[in-house]
Amino acid sequence: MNSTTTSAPGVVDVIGVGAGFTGLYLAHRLTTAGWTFAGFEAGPSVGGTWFWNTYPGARCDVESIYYSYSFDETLQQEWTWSQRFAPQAEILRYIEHVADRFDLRKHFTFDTRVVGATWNEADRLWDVHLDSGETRRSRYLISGAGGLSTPKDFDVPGLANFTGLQVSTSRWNISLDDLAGKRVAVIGTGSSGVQAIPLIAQVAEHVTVFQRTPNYVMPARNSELSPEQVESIKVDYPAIREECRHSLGGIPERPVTDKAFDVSDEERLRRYEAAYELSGFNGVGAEFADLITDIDANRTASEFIHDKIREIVEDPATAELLVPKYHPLGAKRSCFGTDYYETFNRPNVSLVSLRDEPIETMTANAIVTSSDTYEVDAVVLAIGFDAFTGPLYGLGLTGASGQKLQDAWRDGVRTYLGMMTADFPNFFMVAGPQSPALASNVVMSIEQAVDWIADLIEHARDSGATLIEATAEGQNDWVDITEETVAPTLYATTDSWYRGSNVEGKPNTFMGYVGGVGKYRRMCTEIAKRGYPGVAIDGEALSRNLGPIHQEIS
Ligand code: NA7
Repeated sequence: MNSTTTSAPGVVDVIGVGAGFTGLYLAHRLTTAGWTFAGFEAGPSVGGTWFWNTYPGARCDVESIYYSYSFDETLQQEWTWSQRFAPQAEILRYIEHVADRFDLRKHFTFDTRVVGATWNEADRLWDVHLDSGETRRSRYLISGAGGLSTPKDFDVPGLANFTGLQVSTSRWNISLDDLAGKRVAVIGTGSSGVQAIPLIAQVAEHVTVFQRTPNYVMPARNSELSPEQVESIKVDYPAIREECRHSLGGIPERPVTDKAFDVSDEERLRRYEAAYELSGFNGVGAEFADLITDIDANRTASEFIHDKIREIVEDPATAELLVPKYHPLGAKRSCFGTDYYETFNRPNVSLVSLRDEPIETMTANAIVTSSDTYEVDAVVLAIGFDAFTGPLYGLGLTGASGQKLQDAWRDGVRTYLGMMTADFPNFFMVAGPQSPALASNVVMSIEQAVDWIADLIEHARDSGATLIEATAEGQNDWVDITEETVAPTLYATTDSWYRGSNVEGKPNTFMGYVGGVGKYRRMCTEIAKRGYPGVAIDGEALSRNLGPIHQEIS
């Protein structure tokens, strides 16, 4: 069926938010299926995360051959990645290529931010308010606003006093040369700081790294991809993608079933050494099946990395500060760096531990901690994001009962499959909280979610329905499932942006589903097959719990 459901003048079937990986695939998938679609993007062009995060060293830490669209075989055959972990500029070129190749830019209005959206129950339409002052109407509203797109507030004491150069990694608007010969402070040592620090150190007169929580930084082992490597992937691409779709994290995994204490100390160490040579998420943290569930098992891997840090960093006091002793390996997002620890051996790099000497204030030209004053010419903020809920709250959604989304989720996020939320009919989230997006190759998760949502709205269209809503029961079931799935893991007890603990006052709920992208996909497919239990379509809902379905699925 190729007709649209929404024929009123000025009303489109679907409004999509964002023109990153999600928005572009949404536009492609839905317009191909005959829906009218209007996308709004706050930035001046396509790219999303990869448009904004242009700081030195920015690159993806999921290998590019996987962190790319799989929906079109010709696309994946014609595009050639130059490196295992492509730099930001290359990923942006890829996204631009996709936009042009499928002629998708015409579906978007750029430089236009969605600032509010109100559900109109009588018309069963969303009134979507734009920062241009205009209001547009749509049957469905789908967020592709991303999970890590709203920078965290700059909550560094006294920052406003500082009159030198100030830049944030997530809105980088200077060139690396602007830091040449300067005394630079970098605040934050998550993935962004870890990628930027070694490159800033190469040009700055001095870099002082202000570290709050040391993280695990494994060697990225990035390299050029040879023509033979590219060829061997392309030959097998469909099979590789299928393997990713049914994996744990959306990338091919090494089959690991044994536990850390199933082997001798010597054997364990030998295996960690071998795993340390591998790059990315298949490294040390994936060597044994129980590393993310058993703290003692985890300690063997954590301590292996601690020792690596002590081997690399020459100054013992600096090494001890860099050792991540406050959380288990992998329980908070690990980082993958190039020469990160080695950078602390440079004479122009020093480390300040904010756990020992917190920042008290800043002056026009210095950072003042409880113990010292550090004069600097520039401050680089790499302090992270208001993950998942930040971008969604930014949409200013008002649901059917007149409640704002942030009020509905005051005590914590509540979703159905991470894609819908009760009381917000016809609203969908792609790569939303409580989906596998948080702990997966997000491009693969995006494609799966877009396809599932597209199938659901097509299912409704086929029966003439115009109202789709998660039921309270369906949502409760999914919240229970996500909590039960994460409870036995070390994610559940570790402070991180995964749980909202990086933002003052944010309720502490885990923001992902960690049962694996494969299991999640099969669960979603099964739900569709069974007529969408947990979803009310034109007010009709199947009364069937999700828990038993989740248990049945391997
Ligand atoms: P992250 O991973 O959230 O890292 C932010 C870093 O900034 C982290 O070390 C924080 O320490 C630190 N931080 C945050 N606020 C402050 C203040 N106020 N003062 C000092 N230090 C602070 O963000 P990234 O951008 O690096 O990476 C985000 C994701 O992008 C990453 O996980 C990948 O998925 C890609 P904390 O650990 O909170 O103590």
